[in-house]
Amino acid sequence: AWKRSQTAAFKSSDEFEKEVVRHVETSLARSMFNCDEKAAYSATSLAFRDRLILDWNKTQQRQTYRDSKRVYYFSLEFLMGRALDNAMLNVGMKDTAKAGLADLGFRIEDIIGQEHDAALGNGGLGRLAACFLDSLASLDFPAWGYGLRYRYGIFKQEIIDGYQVEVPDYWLDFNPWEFPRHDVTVDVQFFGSVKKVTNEEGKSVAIWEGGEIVVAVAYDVPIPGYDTPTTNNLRLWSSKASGGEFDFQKFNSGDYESSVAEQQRAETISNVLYPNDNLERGKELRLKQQYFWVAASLYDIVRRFKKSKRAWREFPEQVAIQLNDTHPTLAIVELQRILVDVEGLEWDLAWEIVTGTPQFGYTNHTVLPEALEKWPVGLVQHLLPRHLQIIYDINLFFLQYVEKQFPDDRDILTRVSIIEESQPKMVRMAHLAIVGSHKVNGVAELHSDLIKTTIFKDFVEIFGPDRFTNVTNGITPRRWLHQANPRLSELIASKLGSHEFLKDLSQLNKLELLVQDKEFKKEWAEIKFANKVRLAKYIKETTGVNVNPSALFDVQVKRIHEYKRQQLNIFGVIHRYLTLKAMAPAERKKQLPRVSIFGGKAAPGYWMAKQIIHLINAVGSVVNNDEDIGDLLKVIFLEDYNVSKAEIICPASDISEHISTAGTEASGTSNMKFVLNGGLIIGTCDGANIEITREVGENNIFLFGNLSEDVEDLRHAHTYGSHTIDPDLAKVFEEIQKGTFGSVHDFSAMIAAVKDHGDYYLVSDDFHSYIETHKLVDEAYRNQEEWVVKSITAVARMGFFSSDRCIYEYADGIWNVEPLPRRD
Ligand code: 26Y
Repeated sequence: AWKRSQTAAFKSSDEFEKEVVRHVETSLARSMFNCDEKAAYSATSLAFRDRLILDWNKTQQRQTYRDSKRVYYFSLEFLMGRALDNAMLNVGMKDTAKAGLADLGFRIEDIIGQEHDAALGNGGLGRLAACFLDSLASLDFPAWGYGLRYRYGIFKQEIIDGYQVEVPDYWLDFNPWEFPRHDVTVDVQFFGSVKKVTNEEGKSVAIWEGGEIVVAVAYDVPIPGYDTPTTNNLRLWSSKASGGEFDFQKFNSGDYESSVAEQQRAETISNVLYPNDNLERGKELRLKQQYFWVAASLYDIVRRFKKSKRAWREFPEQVAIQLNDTHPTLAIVELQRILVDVEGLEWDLAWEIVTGTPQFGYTNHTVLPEALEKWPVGLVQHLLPRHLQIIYDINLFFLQYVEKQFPDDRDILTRVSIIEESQPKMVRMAHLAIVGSHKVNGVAELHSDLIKTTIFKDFVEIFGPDRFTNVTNGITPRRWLHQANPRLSELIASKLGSHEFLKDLSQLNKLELLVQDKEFKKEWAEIKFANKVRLAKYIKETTGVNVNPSALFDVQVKRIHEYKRQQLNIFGVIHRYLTLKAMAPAERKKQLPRVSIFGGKAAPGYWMAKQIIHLINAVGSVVNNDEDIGDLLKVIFLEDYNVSKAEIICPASDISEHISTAGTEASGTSNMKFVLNGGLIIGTCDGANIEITREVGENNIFLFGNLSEDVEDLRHAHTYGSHTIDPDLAKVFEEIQKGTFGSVHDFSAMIAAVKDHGDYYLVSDDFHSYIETHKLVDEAYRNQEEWVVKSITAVARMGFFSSDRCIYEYADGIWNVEPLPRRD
């Protein structure tokens, strides 16, 4: 194995300490006498950063020298979380740092806890991008991420009187992990108009002129691989006004205010992450963000390619671009524009390059109609007049191609057209992405099948089934096991004889030989308990509620959305509460204590999701203070769920809930995080739950509810037949309407959605099965021996869900790239 020699390593904790002291005294200009935890965090980060830079430079030099093909992962979201802990572990120096910090009088956990999460994402899609970066670096792939450097990440959530309140997340005060590259800038054009002129060769060319220029400035973030010197780059663009700090003309003519205003308008572009997850709102600024980021990134890639002096035909062999959802789809149009308008290539040749293999790959993350991006033609025309022309041309050639294949089918043209002939007309980004990509993938088997048979069915006919494929999501075991659950990771390492499983997760299967080892099972259970104690302490500190760590911890943490059905969960909790209340005290005493833990943010404009949060908190305040109930049931809502909180929560669950209406959750990835940490799951037959079941076995998961193929009929029946509500659920509704949890009026819409508005998410249809399955969970948990066996067996069979496996699949089937290990 490779040994980390002079570069990223500290030779001793002494050497590390000296570096920390040096940074406190020089970089931070403070003395060790008033070095608080924040300063110690900053200095520790700078000390590690210094070492990473060396590896980072070497990695980049080698990739350039070898002129290797690179993968570019385009994502509007990178939900990175904290960097320091990850850097220490990936470099293999956490123990050294721990000793050094202890010597300076600090506990390493406190220092790690000072870091602000890098929260440049909403949820699953953004966290997936972060896991992929970790795997790409750990597996030595030459790869860059490209994104936006938002000044404000996802908002901070406060719960006030049971309601969500959003607070801006300003995170850039001091960020030691980013390197501003004031010399790496790109001018990005907006608005203006297009002129067609005939050039000297008699060719008609388009000239896009006028409008305004906004400058993109690069900020680079090093991405260290685990147990390898490979350190990749995440490049985030920040916007600033062109023409220096101010428009001097205006400034000198005394119009100070408007010159500042212009500067601010430019900076607005990278100001804030849109907080919607799976809901498209069609805001002009969002489209500006998309083009700004895509144009800067492509310019950067083309600039790099041109240095190699290769022919344009080789571009697809040197560059693979993965589009994380349709958000970067304009890259397809922008590349065509660069090739035709700037480089002077013929349209057909340019389009061959743009659609070459393996140029663009498109990953779809949703089938929900409200999440599919569409932009009004008028808006695109106004903001990007030349791009609209190119989109129309792409569409024209595409429709001609379709017409040849299906000469008698008018309808198919309407259905697949990139332009939706609605009022107003819309550009369908997913259609554009499919037409311009050589591969389209879904993120779990069921989801990939669904896109082929529903929303993209026509495209399978047109381009053939080979354009469509599946890459089931995964998670990085470095952060989600080794970092989040160090004791479990060490126990596993001690049994398997090394830490190799962290880079080859299938090795976990050897744990199955130990399921009857008494001592091992005891340690396993102890670790889970210790993690629950830690979470209980956190719950006490943040909510004031005492929870019993011996109770069954039942967790649902994810964005709040009707399709994810937190309402089903809380209705189930109310049902449990009513059942307990109805029992005689003697019987009640025999029940299994349970803690229901929720967490997650609602999009600020998503009213129903906010009501769900309110109901959870309202139920909590009643149940948690009911003396009949005591420890038998506690309901907790954890404020401001984010990556660093997930690292505490995932290792501490006994059971977690992944209960979306079948067919709606593309994959889910927290399901994988929980099982990898020895928690079992209760879930619907949806997304990756299905493949988790295949891997861990039906005995080690709790599945319930209707199947995806039955959803359509059930919905139809609700609307056109008679719709009766499950009787137990009806009792829950009565109780809410009695005012037991206050705010009758607030909660009436949630009830009406089920009772009066067609129960689109099938809450009533699945309620009985949900309650019965929770009874099975309780029963199974009573047998702790058996439960631990299930837990170990499930972990042993989770190897498939490493994001390393995903990256190998993308590398092989979509990007055609090879790793480039460093051997110095
Ligand atoms: C168009 C815009 C408003 C938009 C913004 C964010 C649309 C969608 C999103 C985010 C989607 C998302 O996070 N999807 C999730 O992706 C995960 C990774 O593939 C999946 O595991 C998860 O099922 C899916 O909901």
